Amino acid sequence: MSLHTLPTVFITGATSGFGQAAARRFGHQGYQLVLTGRRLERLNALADELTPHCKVHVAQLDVRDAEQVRSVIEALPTSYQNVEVLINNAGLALGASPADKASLDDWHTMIDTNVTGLVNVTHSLIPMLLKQPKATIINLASIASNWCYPGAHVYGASKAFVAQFSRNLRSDFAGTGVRVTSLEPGLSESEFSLVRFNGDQDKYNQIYDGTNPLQPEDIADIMFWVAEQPSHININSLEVMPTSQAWDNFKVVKQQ
Ligand code: NDP
Ligand code: 8X3
Repeated sequence: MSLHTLPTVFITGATSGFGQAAARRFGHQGYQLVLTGRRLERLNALADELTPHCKVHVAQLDVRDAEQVRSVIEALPTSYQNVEVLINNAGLALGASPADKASLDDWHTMIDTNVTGLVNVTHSLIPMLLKQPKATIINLASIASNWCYPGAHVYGASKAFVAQFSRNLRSDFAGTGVRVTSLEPGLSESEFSLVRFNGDQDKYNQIYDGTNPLQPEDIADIMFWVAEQPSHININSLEVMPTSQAWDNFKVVKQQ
């Protein structure tokens, strides 16, 4: 069977959560996929699952490594060089204890992944995206880009970078076909909270228990909607929470 092939969607962090759901959402519509992440066996399993629907190229990639990012992108087969959608999704939070109890290594890992990694991939793909008449960069920011909460310190700050970087890219790309969206989800059920709490399943259960959180498929539907907008529309930022989540009062504490 010959596949009706749409342009290429390049996804970072396609081994889990939002990235995996995005691969399914775009792949089922016939978009070509470049699936990247560190866990190669998961990428291969996803590629096997999706190849009846679309063409898939898999590349093991740690976004923190600028040289690896460059060589993966340079080595893309010619037929995958028409990248029209970049989903900068790879990211993580580590810990949620107060700043004075946090690990410096964890802080570095979040900055290296969420900030440096996203910048590495974006920089390497810009020339390809600019060649397209219409292209979309979807950057995974967070409600933590916009709002503070205790224990968010470096995670929230790294996501604030993503939101502001997205707006600045828009300024530079005005007049080209490249659109940029900062996608800012709230509480969503994925491996995110297992990673954040070092595999602690009890903490994971407590976070989501009774909350009806967003699901990766919800976020993938939003990504698809953003990318499929007509070329004259740019969704600048899109903040989304589950209905069960909202803001709380400012904290006022007794002076010590
Ligand atoms: P998951 O933990 O389920 O998925 C994270 C993905 O990022 C995995 O595929 C992982 O792949 C990849 N990743 C992590 N580090 C690296 C790295 N160094 N190089 C390449 N890939 C990496 O979490 P989500 O799907 O929930 O999160 C996706 C994005 O959405 C993140 O940026 C997160 O901050 C953001 N987000 C999540 C929210 C949530 O509540 N879940 C809400 C708002 C934003 P692998 O380990 O195989 O490399
Ligand atoms: C993840 C959402 O609220 O845990 O970006 O920071 S939150």
